[in-house]
Amino acid sequence: MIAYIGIGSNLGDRAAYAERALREIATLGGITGVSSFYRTAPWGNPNQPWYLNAVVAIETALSPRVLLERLRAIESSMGRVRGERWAPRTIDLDLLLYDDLELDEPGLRVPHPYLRERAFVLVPLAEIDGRFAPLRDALAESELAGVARVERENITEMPEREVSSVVERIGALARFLSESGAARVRIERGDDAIEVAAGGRRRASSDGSRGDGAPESGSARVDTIKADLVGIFHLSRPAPAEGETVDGDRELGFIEALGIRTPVHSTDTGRIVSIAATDGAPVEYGQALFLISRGH
Ligand code: PH2
Ligand code: MG
Ligand code: MG
Repeated sequence: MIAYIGIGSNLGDRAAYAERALREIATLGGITGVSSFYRTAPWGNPNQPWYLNAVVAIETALSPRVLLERLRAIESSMGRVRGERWAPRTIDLDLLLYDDLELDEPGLRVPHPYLRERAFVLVPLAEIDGRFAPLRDALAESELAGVARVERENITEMPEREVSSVVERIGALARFLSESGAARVRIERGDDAIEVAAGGRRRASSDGSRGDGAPESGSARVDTIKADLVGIFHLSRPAPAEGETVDGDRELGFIEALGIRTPVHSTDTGRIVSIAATDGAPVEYGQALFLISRGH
């Protein structure tokens, strides 16, 4: 019998948990397919960290009930503590499909009840079994945009301690910037540098100059609005469009991280030349989000 199992992790060293889960699943049957790993936007409860997801197929002699028990045992052995529904977890192993079987028993439903709605399941599933491609293709573009394939060796997780210390330091830098009234602050240490710029609300002064080194009025230039934090990027609604002229107050999008939405504003009046990031997809620090043409 062929069973498809979904692997998910959104806490700690996700890649290490997923790799270990794969090794443990291999003890339950012969692996007949493994998808790529995907970095996915959280589904259901959006206020939680991004997930790493994959799907694995095994040829197994275990019954669905026994297989489910074994998957639970693997989760426990890997430190999973069952708490709130859809809460962040180190490892989640879901029985997605078991041959063509349809089961609706307490705690055991196959096919998995949300299978058809979840891009983080259908994208990896269709990758290893083409029969699921039509289901994947029926998903909305915005759902698919939240699922990004990643190279297995490129998945690294900054330890939680370091994340908080980086967040604290960027916060301190931002406070310094706002108190000093400077337009930007740059700190260099050896090969590392971090620059924080005041943004969002400054307007062109009456002579047309921006007072921060922008060329005089009459010339055109393209500004890049970059992500100033790591998170999931979303376009604001109504969504801005390429070619649209926006003023400095317009919220173009927002970045969601650690449960907080940070708005992205157009810094000045200009025309959107390009929307450089994907709605619903993760963005890195410094990644271009919008190209805005200023001037004439
Ligand atoms: N699992 C959930 C809830 N939401 N979102 C993503 N992206 N990936 C998951 O594995 C996942 C989720 C409940 O198990
Ligand atoms: Mg799950
Ligand atoms: Mg589960």
